[in-house]
Amino acid sequence: MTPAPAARSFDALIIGAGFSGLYQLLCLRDRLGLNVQVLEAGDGVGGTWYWNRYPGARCDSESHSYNYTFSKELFEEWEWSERYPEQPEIMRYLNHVADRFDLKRDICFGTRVVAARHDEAAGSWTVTTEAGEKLTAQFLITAVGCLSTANVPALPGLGDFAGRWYHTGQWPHEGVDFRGKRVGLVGTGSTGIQATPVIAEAAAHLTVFQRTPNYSVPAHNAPLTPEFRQWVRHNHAELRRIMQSTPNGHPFVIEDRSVWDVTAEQRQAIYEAAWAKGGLQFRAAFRDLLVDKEANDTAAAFLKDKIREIVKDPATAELLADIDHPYAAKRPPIDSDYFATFNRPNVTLADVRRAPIERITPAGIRTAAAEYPLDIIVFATGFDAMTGPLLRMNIEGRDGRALAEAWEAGPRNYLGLQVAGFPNLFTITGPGSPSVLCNMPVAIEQHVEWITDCIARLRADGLARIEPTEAAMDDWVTQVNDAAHATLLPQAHHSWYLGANVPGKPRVFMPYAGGMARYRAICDEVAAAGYPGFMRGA
Ligand code: N01
Repeated sequence: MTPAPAARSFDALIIGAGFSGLYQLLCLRDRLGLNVQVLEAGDGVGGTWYWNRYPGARCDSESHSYNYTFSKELFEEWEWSERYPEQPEIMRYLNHVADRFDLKRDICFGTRVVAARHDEAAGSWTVTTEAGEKLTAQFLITAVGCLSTANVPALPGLGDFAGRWYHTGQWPHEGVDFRGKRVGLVGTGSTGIQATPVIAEAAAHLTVFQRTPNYSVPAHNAPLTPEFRQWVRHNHAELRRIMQSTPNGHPFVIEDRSVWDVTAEQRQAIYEAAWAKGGLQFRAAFRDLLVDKEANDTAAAFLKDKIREIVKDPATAELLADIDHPYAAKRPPIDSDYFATFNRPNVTLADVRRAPIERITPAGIRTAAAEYPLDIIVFATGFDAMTGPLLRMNIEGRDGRALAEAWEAGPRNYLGLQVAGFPNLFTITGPGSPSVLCNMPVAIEQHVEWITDCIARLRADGLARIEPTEAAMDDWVTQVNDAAHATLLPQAHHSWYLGANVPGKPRVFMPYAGGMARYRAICDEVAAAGYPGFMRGA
């Protein structure tokens, strides 16, 4: 019998090679001089952008803010082509970063992590890959993204469907040919709203299955002018300062005025201007849109009127505008001609809130009201967000306690970064941090830099381990809850922020809604004070 090969050993293992894993590798390897390995399930860098190749996939953050800002040179040498970066361009950017900093040599591609176990005596983590390889490290850092576990609804009959079906988050790299096909698209979140107009252009017929109607503001995507690109290149420091000082990490400030400071006519003009400008900035037209329901109602009414103006068939317009939650209480989509797409003769809207999908048949989708013959079904049904990617890795902390057990009633951690009983495990943009409520690169850079400093301080102090106290976690969970309930966000009862899109998932508001700038200040204070709330040891 040949003995099992010894586990390869590192100072740190990072899981995932998207925005966060790449930067974490750079920081730990090149700034701290650690021996680091990244494990990545995909065959290339890119994380969420590696998998989400669906038609119309484009970032909702404006391109000049959807990049790293840690390096002025990197920032200045990269030029985006359009107001919002499309998936292939983001992939080119991330490959450029990986090549520029020579990161790929320390990434194992095609390597999915299936288990991670903490060994108390050795003070290390052992990670097992799908291929059965074992690797050990003192530090384990998850850079697995918040939206990487596809949520395919467990609809009866799916296995018998005679056509092809796809989830947008696991899109085939060779693309899907919709020409001449009858397509059904399930889901009207940011993804479904982006994909609908593009699929409608190509397909013979598209039926959109809508369970929860959604707001959307035009993106007004366009090529960037040479003048704008030059302005961006010359304003690295200022853009970084603004993004780091706003609650959402975007390169614009929230207007310091209340909905009630202006007359109804002025308000209408402000909303019209924000609509004409387009994008996520609509949300920043007034400071009280996310905290005062009546203030929010004014934006909601404006946006519903826009739907009725755009969509010619009154019954379809009513179905689309029958929105039951405050504007931006769910992640607000932005679009390119989403509502106008319903004026096309080859597009139908099916209301599956009133007449739910009953089953998939070999021929298509059967709802409580009708049968829809289809050749292709596209599930734009979202993700088991935030906790899903962490829990599916079977992480076990001290005494073999599973993270799934520790989080049975919902995620609990301190600062969204560490869990008691799981020493030296760091979760980049995990639950309990601003993450998905923030422009992601800003949230990622803050987490990566905090973790890097934390590890550097440990080593400088001759210490080997860090984990939070139960009391600090309890207090943080309260702060996360309080921050959410100070806003209208929990009022969208079907939101994935609450885990409500996945049957059986605990209903807990997962991201920290107190704002990125406030969160950054809290994390910095903790570090400056010598890490109160954490136990650091030899
Ligand atoms: O997923 P979602 P997504 N039967 O969960 C419906 C980011 N993102 O992939 O609300 C019928 O938002 C579900 O209905 P309901 C962004 O953060 C970013 O669109 O549960 N319908 C909903 O309509 C975003 O928020 C970008 O009632 C079912 C839809 O599917 C996040 O990813 C682009 C169903 C899922 O919406 C997730 O967005 C895209 C069922 N059984 C995404 N199950 C950019 O920045 C679910 N639905 C570009």
